[in-house]
Amino acid sequence: LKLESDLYRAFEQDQFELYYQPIVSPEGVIKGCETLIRWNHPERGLVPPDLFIPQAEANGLITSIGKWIIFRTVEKIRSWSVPYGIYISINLSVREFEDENLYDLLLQAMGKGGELPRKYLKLEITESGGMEKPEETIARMKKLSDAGFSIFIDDFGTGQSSLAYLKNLPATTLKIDKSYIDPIVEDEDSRSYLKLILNLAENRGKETVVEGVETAEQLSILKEAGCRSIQGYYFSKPLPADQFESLLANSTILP
Ligand code: G
Ligand code: G
Ligand code: MN
Ligand code: NA
Repeated sequence: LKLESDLYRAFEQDQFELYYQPIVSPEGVIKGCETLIRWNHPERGLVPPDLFIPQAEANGLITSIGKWIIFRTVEKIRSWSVPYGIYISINLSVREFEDENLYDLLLQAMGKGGELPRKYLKLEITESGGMEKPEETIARMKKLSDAGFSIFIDDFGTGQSSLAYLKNLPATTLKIDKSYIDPIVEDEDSRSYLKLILNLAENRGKETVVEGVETAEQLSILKEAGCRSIQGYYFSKPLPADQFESLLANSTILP
């Protein structure tokens, strides 16, 4: 596949770019953002991560990409988190959590002497098949969590990202998948499922972030249900750094 051979060059030629999507209170105050990688392909334009992260995992390039994301995000923590108090979450696949070097890399990137408060960096565990060695991987996550890096369970309620993850992973936060939000305006059952997940989270002492919020009607239901952290196009799409920075300077997003 041409895309795959291009991937090796993409890295040297600086074709990756990070986008940032705000995570806000129901009133639109920015609490954090999620880092999302894009590949600026010279011929194809912006290539979404679904089309190259799996290849990068298969050929091992994910290690270099992940490292680049971590150091780039740490720069943003210095320029955004420190002055504005927001957190930044990065996506890490199960494969990346399985890497024994992740812990040292994160400590090194954030400053070993604790220069940057670790609460500013959140780690989203993102779907990519099951864990090969669950006990080892979960032990690694526990070590990260003990070091002050919160773990967010991405796409909660779908695929692997489900009750077993809630039960077994040392996570602080569930990111409730967009598929639970899409039908909540029309469909009463969906509202029940959303409330079920919110109750589950509360019962287990977890926080939540609701993903994929696109309309005022959805927001109003979510607010009523007690959701405190919202992510979605209704407030903002993922943005290039300079545009996210402008939003941040205004602190509140008015939809
Ligand atoms: O931004 P978008 O909807 O295209 O992202 C699609 C998927 O790619 C998401 O599930 C997201 O978790 C994943 N993804 C985005 N950025 C990264 C990244 O930096 N690393 C990894 N491993 N996955 C990412
Ligand atoms: O799986 P993960 O949550 O990491 O992926 C987030 C992806 O969802 C991002 O690629 C982002 O572009 C996309 N996304 C975020 N908010 C919305 C939304 O409100 N609607 C839609 N359709 N996609 C969204
Ligand atoms: Mn995510
Ligand atoms: Na994901």
